[in-house]
Amino acid sequence: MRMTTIRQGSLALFAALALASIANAQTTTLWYDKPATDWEKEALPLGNGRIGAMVFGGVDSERLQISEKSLWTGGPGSEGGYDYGLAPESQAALMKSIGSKLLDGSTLAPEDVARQLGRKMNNYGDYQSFGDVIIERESDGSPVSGYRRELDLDTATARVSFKQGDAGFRREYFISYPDQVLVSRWISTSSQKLRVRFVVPDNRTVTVRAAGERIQVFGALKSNGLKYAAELRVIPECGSIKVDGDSLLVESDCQLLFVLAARTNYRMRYPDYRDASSDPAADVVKDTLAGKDRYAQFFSRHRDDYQQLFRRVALKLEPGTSKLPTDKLRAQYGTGNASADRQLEQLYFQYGRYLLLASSRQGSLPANLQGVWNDKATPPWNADYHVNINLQMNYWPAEVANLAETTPPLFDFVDHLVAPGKLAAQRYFGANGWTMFLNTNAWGYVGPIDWPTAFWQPEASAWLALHYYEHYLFSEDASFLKSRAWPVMKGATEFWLDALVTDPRDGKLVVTPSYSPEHGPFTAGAAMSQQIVANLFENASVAAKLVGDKAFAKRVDEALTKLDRGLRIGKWGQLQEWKADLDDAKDDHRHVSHLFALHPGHEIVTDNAELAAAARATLDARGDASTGWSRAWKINFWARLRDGDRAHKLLEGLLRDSTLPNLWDTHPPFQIDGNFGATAGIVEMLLQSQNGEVHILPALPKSWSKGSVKGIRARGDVTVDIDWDSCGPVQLVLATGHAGAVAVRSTLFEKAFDGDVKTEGSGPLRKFVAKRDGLYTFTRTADCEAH
Ligand code: FUC
Repeated sequence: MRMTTIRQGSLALFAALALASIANAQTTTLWYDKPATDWEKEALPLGNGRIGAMVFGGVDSERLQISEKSLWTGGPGSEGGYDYGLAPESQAALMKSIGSKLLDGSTLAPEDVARQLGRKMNNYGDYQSFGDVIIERESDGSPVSGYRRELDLDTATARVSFKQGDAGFRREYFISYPDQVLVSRWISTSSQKLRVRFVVPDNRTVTVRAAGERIQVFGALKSNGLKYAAELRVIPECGSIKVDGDSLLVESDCQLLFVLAARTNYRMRYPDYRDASSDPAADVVKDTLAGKDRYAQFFSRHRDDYQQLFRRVALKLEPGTSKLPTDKLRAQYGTGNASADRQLEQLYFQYGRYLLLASSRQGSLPANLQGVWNDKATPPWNADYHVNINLQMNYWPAEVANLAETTPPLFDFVDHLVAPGKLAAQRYFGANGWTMFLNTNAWGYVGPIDWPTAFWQPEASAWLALHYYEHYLFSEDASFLKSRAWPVMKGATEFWLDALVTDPRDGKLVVTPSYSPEHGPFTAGAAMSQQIVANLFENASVAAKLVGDKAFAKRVDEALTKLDRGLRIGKWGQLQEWKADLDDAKDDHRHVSHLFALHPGHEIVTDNAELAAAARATLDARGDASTGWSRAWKINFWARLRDGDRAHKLLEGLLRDSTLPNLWDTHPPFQIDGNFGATAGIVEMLLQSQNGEVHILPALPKSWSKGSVKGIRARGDVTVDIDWDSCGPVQLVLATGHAGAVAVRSTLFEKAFDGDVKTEGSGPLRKFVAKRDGLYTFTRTADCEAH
């Protein structure tokens, strides 16, 4: 038992905090007037990339559902063995014979191919819930008033406050990246009696020990022996703590601090994926070290770390100041209150940036299908990493929305897929380089699964390599290109140099067997396969020259001359999904993979009227309604087609039909990719740079008639601020991180403007030579007439 006699002015502190909270509000706060009961739809997510928590905010019983990114069943150590998804024998001859059958234009049913090349997943595993912290409060049962539960995106803090009778209660929660712990502070104006316990699912061995002011939890997953541990420290400024079995009983009328750490002995390293030297039970003690017990210090380290990333970007869309709780704001979205709609869009955009920071920071696995949040033992799709769109989409906002610091988990993860991916290339194709298929887990899974309509996607490694190259284009970091990007890009390129086959019909190099993700029959040379390989080769050609790998550049350039680019216009004016014109104009399938070359690729240039019209025809036929991530992708497509109103229509549909009350994207079920895809899409509407120029407001919708954005990023290491009104840009500020030529396309240049640099060119495109760390401002001087 611990007794202290320090008593502080909780009342005064409580009053001061309540005022601060009201001042914050509106466009960076999600808030609700009742506790959450539904994990997926209502609880509010916190995260530091590695640890996630869902805050329910119950009045009498608080639930914090905890996740730790590496707590996965399956993989090495599982009973029955684990083979990374790879068949023991070479499948190359079988794969080649299937591939060659398609070269006369034949098709094969996915079931046929899956029966031959598919494999049942063995000990693939699932991402796990870590457990729940439950804090029950003894209540006098009197009525509760003034309830508020909120997530403040500006400080990455959740808060809960209410009154019961005359007493006020307030709780705050955040997960610190610098300190690697969840911290919570509870304040009340009258004494609180609490029972604190930690509950873990039963698929693991567990020891729970409550002692002194701590609850320790440790054990191992039954599935694979992965060790895990958590430690919860309760630090009251006054009052008492008693141990009662597995629980702590706390009585206090001052400030209470909770500090929670959670770890496993996972290590992202093929083949064993274990850190032999780590002892999670000892590591969590270090995380919650005594001495680290001042809320203010925890909070200021957390806030400083978070805000230097989050606050780089500001978006203003002339929002209203609706006082509606966020669930009601969303429910009334699109019903005629334009300023409330702008408020929600602005909030949703910053929420996407928040979620990426919360689910992807250096030192852990990348954001999975659910970011870092999961409450189940068998979550949808194992809460894994699907690589035929989903993992890639998670990282679309990273560069454009100025959060490049969220990319290290992706690159660390993919780097470690290269070793098993080389085995996949050999075993399935007899090829050099590396590849993988539809999906992967925490354990380097690189083989094909047995789900006929999705399993075959050997272009995944090429698509992931694009992220490395994009990171280079945005940062111009030559050492990243050489040491990190190039090995991964080269390996993916080597694979396709070996795996492509000459199509006897036209002498072009094609992928065979090829499968347009989750759609259609197997053919040779589906558009997406060809477009991804073309994109990889184009990038590899430039990169090889930059890193001085001339011989390799020559090989790539030769292959490029023979490569089928997968860009054909079909009989109803559509961009063909397959080499033969098989497209059905009535098909509304959610995947629109054959527009890869429009986004995230850049080979369908909107200035090419024919290709742009074909992409439009395809999108019109597929329709706007779809699942969450599909709608999000379509925002990006329409933005690239420079149709701001249509892009906005897709955003409207996403917010109206595919967004839960806690603003999570729903496929359904909850899948975080749609949040990230839409966040990236909003930037694409305001700024693009994929074709060698910084294009200002390429797809501004009419409904965003006035606004500003600050801190978004263009390729070439350029950071852009734009103010606009209904006549277009009013002012642009470009901050250049590197010296060199910059081409800027803006309607501003068609009007009179003042610029602090000499530009070349006329019309909307101007060029100038920028300095390293230069700042260039262009301001409209003509009056705005059109409204
Ligand atoms: C892809 C999609 C599915 C789902 C899954 C996780 O396979 O086609 O719709 O999003 O990923």
